[in-house]
Amino acid sequence: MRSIFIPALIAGALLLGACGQAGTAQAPTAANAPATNAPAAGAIQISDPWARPAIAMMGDEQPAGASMGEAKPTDAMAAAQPTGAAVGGESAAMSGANGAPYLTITNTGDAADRLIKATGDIAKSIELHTVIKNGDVMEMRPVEAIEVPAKGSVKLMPGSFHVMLIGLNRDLKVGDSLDVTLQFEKAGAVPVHATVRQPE
Ligand SMILES: [Cu+2]
Repeated sequence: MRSIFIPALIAGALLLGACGQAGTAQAPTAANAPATNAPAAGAIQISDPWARPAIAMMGDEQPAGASMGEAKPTDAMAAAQPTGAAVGGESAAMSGANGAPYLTITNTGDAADRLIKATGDIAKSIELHTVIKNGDVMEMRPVEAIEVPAKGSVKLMPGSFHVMLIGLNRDLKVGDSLDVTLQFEKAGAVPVHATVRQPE
């Protein structure tokens, strides 16, 4: 009886010891969150960001450069604002309200990464899209993420992957610029500053 009991006790002590070590090994690493301005993991680089010109749906009575002093929110402005109309259906009639920054994402790291989200105040909604050929028709489809292979790059461009700005909050004229933040699974937040130009 004693000879069975003692090995069991020793095994139990070893198990407890192992758990304890694993616990202390994990604990300290979570404490050091990177500063918000630091370029997250450093493995993601953005090059040649640009966007096409586009007309916001609602900006007519408020041209750029209008005096801010006289401007005040009115019921008319609120009523003129379409509420969530653009989400889901990107019909030809709505095309003027949408835009897209294009850019090349390069991953210099040894591990693949994924663009999982884009945010910004340029549009009411921002989605990740791709373009697929459905018969003779090119259709845009939302995607959950855009893969960026290790030591590789992805070009976001017309007819391919893109960041879709749905319901622009202002016009995008040639020479204007816009800011969005790309959120990568590993590299974290990467800011993008795109200048508006005519497509080549
Ligand atoms: Cu799209």
